[in-house]
Amino acid sequence: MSQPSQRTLVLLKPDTVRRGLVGEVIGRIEAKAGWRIVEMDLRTIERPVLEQHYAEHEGRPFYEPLVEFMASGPSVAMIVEGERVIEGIRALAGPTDPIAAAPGSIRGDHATIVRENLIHASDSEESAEREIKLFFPEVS
Ligand code: IDP
Ligand code: MG
Repeated sequence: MSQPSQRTLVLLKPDTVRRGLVGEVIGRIEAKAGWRIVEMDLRTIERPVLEQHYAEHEGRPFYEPLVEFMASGPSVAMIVEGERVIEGIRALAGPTDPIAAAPGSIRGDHATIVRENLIHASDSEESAEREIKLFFPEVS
């Protein structure tokens, strides 16, 4: 029996758009059998949305530069649906620190700076539900 399909919120951060890596990252997601991009757009994320999105990190030294970076240009926001897609896209991305991320992962292949690590993907079903509501209120 297969598990019920999941949905996750993915952001291709401003560094991915600036560096022309959108196709490279989306290609890895599309290559996974059965996963589907069901919503997608290019948008400059407003600060209040970023503050809600990263509320768990408020007060940490990296918080303010992170919010500034995330507001610095357009990102690609999407909802991806499919079998175990929450865990799966986190695995494709690799760990937060791109130097520790294994070659073969998105962060491991393309990033060096912790802040500019190309991609956000929801880390649990609860986060996915909250983040989808925040970024795509009309579809949730
Ligand atoms: P995640 O994106 O892998 O879930 P989180 O710990 O939730 O990682 O952190 C959110 C984002 O904040 C990271 O993706 C990265 O852009 C940035 N970040 C996290 N830790 C640091 C740090 O120590 N220095 C600089 N930026 C950081
Ligand atoms: Mg996180």
